[in-house]
Amino acid sequence: MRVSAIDLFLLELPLTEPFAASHGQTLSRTVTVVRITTGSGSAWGECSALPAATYTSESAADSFDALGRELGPLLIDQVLTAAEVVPLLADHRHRPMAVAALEMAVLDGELRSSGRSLAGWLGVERGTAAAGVSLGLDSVAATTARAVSLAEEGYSRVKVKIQPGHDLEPVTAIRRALPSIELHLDANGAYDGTDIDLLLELVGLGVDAVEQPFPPRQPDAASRLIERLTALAGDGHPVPIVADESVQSLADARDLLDRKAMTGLSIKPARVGGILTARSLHDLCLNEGLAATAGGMLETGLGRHALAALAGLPGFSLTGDLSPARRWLTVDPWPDLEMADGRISIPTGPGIAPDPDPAVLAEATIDHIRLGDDPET
Ligand code: OSB
Ligand code: MG
Repeated sequence: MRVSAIDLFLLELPLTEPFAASHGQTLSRTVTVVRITTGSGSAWGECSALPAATYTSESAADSFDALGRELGPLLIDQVLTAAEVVPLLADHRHRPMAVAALEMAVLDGELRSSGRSLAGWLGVERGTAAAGVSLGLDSVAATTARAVSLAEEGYSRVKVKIQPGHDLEPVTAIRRALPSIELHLDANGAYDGTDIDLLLELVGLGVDAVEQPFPPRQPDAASRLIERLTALAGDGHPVPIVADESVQSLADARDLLDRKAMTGLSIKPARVGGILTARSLHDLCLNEGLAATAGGMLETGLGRHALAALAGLPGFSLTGDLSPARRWLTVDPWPDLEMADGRISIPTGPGIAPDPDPAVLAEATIDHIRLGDDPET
């Protein structure tokens, strides 16, 4: 496939509610999306970097600039396949989310031109996946009430953000209100090695997974927590300690496995540099007996379509951040995922997602860069 032009759009999309985590608050979703023009039409990719570089070092606007100045030009007039994008952009490994956007666009182009869906290409056999939802930091009363109403909407998993001083109380209250829901905690690295007893106490409240309790550079704390959980579980399965921020590549995952510093992995195509690496990480989890969960990034319907297809793979033993985009976004140029009876339909149309609504896209665009000189669009 020859890439003759690339359009970058920096979008500003209002959120339904602020999204607060231990790393900071997101009030409105600035996000970069990419359209490539090829001989057979156009195709789309999303760079899911958050508005500010709080979660990892990438941000939406910085990615927009880097894609326009450095990464995008490398693809113009190249004939390439999706599998060639990551190797071509090897010097930009420190920008996995920007790389992932271009890989997604090229993959979308390939799938569209052969009339295949992403799920079909991945070999997904099921038609739906359980819906899961994430909850930002808020007061105990507000978080509990929100968890209950989301459970009533059909979600079978809630992932609650925690941080020191905001943990035992909300987790106790949510577990009491929802005795059988799949309950994940996500600390975004807010604890350290001195908090292991506290984390064990939290797990003892009836928690099904703990995501990124420690900062990425503290694998020793994670392996000590895992050792304690393993001893407590005896012959049973210890509650998974799920890596999120600490895995930005296949090499990171292998390193944490060697150190016995993760027993689960949140697989986010953006964070790991694309859907192809996400699939490899899924296979690694399946082969190594690690728990896996499909991780969200407050994506538009485009990114959510990709996530839903991925979540259909058999290694995802934990429910993912698999809610429609409208859980977070009040305006979205893309068609959304369908949810019924607590399950998300895995998209089956050609490519990754249908086209965005051009009027909504134009309305949400706060900056635009065009690379290449295709005269058509
Ligand atoms: O830590 O998992 C996280 C969203 C953006 C950045 C980081 C995280 C999240 C989520 C997923 O918690 C929320 C969602 O997309 O539904
Ligand atoms: Mg997380």
